[in-house]
Amino acid sequence: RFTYPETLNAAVELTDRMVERGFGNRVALVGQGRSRSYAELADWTSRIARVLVEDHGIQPGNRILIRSPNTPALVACWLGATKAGAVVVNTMPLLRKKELLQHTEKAQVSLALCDLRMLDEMQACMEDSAHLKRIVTFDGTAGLEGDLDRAAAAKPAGPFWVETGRDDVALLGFTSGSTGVPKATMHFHRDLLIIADAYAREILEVRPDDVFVGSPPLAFTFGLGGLAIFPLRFGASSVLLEKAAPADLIGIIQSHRATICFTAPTAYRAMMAAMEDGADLSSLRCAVSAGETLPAPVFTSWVEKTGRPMLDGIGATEMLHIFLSNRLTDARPGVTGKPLAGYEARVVDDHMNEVPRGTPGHLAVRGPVGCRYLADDRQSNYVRDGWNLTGDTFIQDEDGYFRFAARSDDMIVSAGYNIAGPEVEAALLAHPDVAECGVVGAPDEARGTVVQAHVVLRPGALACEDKAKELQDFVKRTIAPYKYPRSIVFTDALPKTESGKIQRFRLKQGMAT
Ligand code: 3SK
Repeated sequence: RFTYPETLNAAVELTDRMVERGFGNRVALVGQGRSRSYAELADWTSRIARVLVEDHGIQPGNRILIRSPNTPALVACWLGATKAGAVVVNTMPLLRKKELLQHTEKAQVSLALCDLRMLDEMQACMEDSAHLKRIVTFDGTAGLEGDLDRAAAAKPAGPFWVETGRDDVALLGFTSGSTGVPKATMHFHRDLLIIADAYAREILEVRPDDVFVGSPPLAFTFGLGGLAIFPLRFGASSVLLEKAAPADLIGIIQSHRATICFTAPTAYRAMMAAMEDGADLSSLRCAVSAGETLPAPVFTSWVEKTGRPMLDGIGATEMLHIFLSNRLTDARPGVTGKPLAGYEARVVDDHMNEVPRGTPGHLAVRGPVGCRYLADDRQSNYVRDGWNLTGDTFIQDEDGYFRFAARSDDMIVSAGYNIAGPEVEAALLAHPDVAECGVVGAPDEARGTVVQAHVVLRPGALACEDKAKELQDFVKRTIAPYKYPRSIVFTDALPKTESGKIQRFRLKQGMAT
C-alpha cells in the first residue's frame, strides 16, 4: 500500500514533482501578504538548499533547527533544508533559551534558521550550546532582509537537491510528554509521504481545489501535516497564519473560502463562542479535530451550529500524525473511530493481552509509521512487541469503534473507582456556564484521591460555593454520580501547551496558568 522508490526526497515530491505533474501555476502557500505558486516554491526551496550545501557546507544527516511562526518562509526553510538532505528540528515559537538548548543539545544541531523577529532567544541559546555554531536569519515578513533571503536570491535558478533514501531520517519531532523532559522522535522521508497517503488521501479525500487553514504550529507534527504536507502532496493550497486566534480563523475561512480546518477542540469551542450570526462557513468540507480528545458536546454543537462535518482523530508525535480517525461518512460523537487503512489498533492490559470489548485498557497501535526515539531509553516503554503504546486508555466497543477514556496518566482512582478525567470534563462542558475545564486527581486522606475540576466560567457567571454545588449536581445528573468532582477550583485560565493541550500535570502540581 505504501511503497516508495528507494531514492526519495520528500521535499522534492512536494515541490518539483508537483510542478512536473502540472501544478506549477497553482497556489501552494498564502501568507506574509502574498501567495506563492508551486513553481515559485520549487525554485525558492532549491535556492535555500543550495545556500545550505554550497555556503554552509551542510552534509546529509546534519541537523538544522528552524525557529519561526507559521509563515510560507518557514515552510520554504523546512523544504529547503530537507532538499539539502539535512534532518530538520522545527521548534515551537514560544520556546525560550532553556528549551531551545534542550533541542540543540539532544539533536546536536549545528545550524539554525531563524526568523529575524525571533533572534534573541536563539542567540542566547547559541552562547551556551556545545553544538550550535551558526544562526542564519530569514525574513518572516516580506523583504530580503535576512542573510538567507539575500544568499538565496543570489543563487542561480534551477532544481537543486541532495539525493536521499526513503529510510533516511528527515525530521526530528520533539515531544515533551507529561514530565517536561523532551524526547526526539525520528521520522524518515517516506514517513512524511505516508501520513499524507494514509490520512489526507484516504480520510480527507484531499483534492487540488482544497484550501487548508488552521492554528497548530508547524513545529507540532499535527500542524506540519495538516498545513504543509497534506495540501502540498495533492496540489492544494494552505493559508498560513502567524497568529490564529479563534475569531481570526472564522474570518479566514470566510475570506479564503477554506475547505479544511485543522485545530484542537478548545479552539473549536472558542470559534463557536466568537461566531456572529450570519457567519458563513459553507465552504468548509471538514473541521479536523485532534491534539486533545473531542468532547461529544463540542462535536454536536459544531455540527448543529455550522452545519459542517467535524472529524475527530488521534495522533501522536511518535506516530508522526493521526492513526485512528472517524470517517467523513461515519463521524460519531464521543468516539475516535477506527484505525486508518494500513494501521492496526488493540486495547491491551499491562501484559499486552487484548482485553474484552467494552473494557478499558492501553491503546496499542502499529502501522507503516512508528516510534523511534533518538537515543532514549524510554523507547522500550513506548514500543513493546512491535506495538506502539501511546499512553492513552481506550475502550473498543462491540462494533469495533475506539473510544478515548483518558491519558493513562489521567485515570483517577478514587476510593476504588476508576474515573476518566476527560469524561468528567465532557460532562462539565455541557453546562452553559463552563467555558473550559481540566479534571485531575487530588490527594485526599479519606478516599486516597478525589476528582478535582479546575473550571473557567463564561463571562457573567459567578464563581461561588453555590455555583460549585450547581456544577457538582449537574455532573451527577449527567454521568454516574460517583464520578462527580468533589473539589472544584475556579480559575481564570488553564495551563496549556503551545499546541493547545491542557497541561493536567501542572494542575496536579497546583499551578493554574
Ligand atoms: O493527537 C495528537 O496529539 C497528534 C499529535 C501529533 C500529530 C498529530 C496529532 C493529531
